[in-house]
Amino acid sequence: MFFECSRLIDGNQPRLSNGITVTDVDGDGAFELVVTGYATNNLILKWDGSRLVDIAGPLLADASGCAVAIAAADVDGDGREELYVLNSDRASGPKEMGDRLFACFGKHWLDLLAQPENAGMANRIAGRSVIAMDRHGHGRYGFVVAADGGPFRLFELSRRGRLEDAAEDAGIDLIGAGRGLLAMPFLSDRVDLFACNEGGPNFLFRNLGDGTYEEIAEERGVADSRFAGRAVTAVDGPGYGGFGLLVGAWEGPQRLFVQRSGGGFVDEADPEMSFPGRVSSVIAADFDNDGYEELFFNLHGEPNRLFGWRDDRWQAIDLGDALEPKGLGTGAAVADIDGDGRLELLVAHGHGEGGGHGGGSPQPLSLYRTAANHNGWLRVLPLTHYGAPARGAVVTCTANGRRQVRSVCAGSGYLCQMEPVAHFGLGAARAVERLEVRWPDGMTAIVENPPIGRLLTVPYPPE
Ligand SMILES: [Ca+2]
Ligand SMILES: [Ca+2]
Ligand SMILES: [Ca+2]
Ligand SMILES: [Ca+2]
Repeated sequence: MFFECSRLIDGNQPRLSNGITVTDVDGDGAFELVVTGYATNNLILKWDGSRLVDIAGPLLADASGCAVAIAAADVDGDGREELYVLNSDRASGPKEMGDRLFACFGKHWLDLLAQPENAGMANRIAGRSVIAMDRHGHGRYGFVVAADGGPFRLFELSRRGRLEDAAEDAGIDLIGAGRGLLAMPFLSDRVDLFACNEGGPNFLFRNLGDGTYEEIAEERGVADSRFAGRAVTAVDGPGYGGFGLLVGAWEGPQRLFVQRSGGGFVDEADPEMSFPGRVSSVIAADFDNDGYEELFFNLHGEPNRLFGWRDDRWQAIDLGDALEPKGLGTGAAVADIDGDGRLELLVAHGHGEGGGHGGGSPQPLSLYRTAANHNGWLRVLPLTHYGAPARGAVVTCTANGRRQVRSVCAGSGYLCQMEPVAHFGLGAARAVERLEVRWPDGMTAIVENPPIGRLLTVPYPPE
């Protein structure tokens, strides 16, 4: 499936890389790939038309940081995405180094967590993942931090412009060994939250409709208490009634939880897919634009795995160059960085198990492309009413009478966030009958017969 093109990354040296996000850092309307560094600089990789070039200044590069995870979202409603960088100078429990919350004012970035009015909000518990969550659906996001050895945190900006921790108010302040997170409407019609835990049951938080949550992992069949859940993403499988959840485990069985009528989940991973391994991240994306998502497992020190929907079932398929048998995978993200309608895959490497402490082996980043083909495609970028990417919105695409559904990524896999675009491969279809966008507040917009072969921006509907 994949061809390596890492030579397109300027100055791609061995390093300890972890989480990746895709966001417009410099405000020019195009997305950059932001890669965290552990005891090394964060990278902001910008496509200059032929190469990916690092444009990070000293503040965002933060070379003294121990960055593990990263997420972007518009916290203050100015239409620009802020960047939350989770630093963990140890694996669990109390830590020394604070996190960063970078916000841009004009052309000037500053760290909101370093401002005196937010001094009480410093996160002093080691953690792994951070993702964006718009729990009320009003277009102002919070950041959920999965702590290890302390309660989950939810950082939101108050009306007075101060950061506050809303985790208790939302009912998600449980204590776990938090790993991968996923925030999107997969149970209710508002933004729900799934959290993998290593060494304990996973958490499944259903949004009660008012931005508060109930935890129902056990009753819905996804607690999986005996195994170490690490990474999670949503899957649009053929015939699924709603989103499925692909959960990658660290040295345990992989799960493909499919929703049944009634709301319970059943694991449909066959023995080949569920085979144990050191999974560090998972991605569901249509890499070849045939209209069906592939499932990519990024492993640590073992060959990666890829499954495609072929002959009405999930089958292991050839990764090509992305097999990486000796890759120490930590995180991975997708984006169509060169604008040709096919997704690129960026894989970060470096850390040893533990994620929050040093000792890993530095490795360069890997960038992969797929071969050109004649399959159609359509990419959809919904915006909040402030004009920022509407992470957590759900887009349904109907072509040739078949429906596909995607959620705009607010955080998934492990430590990472994908591009905030609903990417649809169309196979042989040459037209789309209908697109439906549903924002996190339930607002919907319908686009009949949208043009294909382009990135379609869908603004929040006017009042
Ligand atoms: Ca940009
Ligand atoms: Ca903002
Ligand atoms: Ca495909
Ligand atoms: Ca591309």
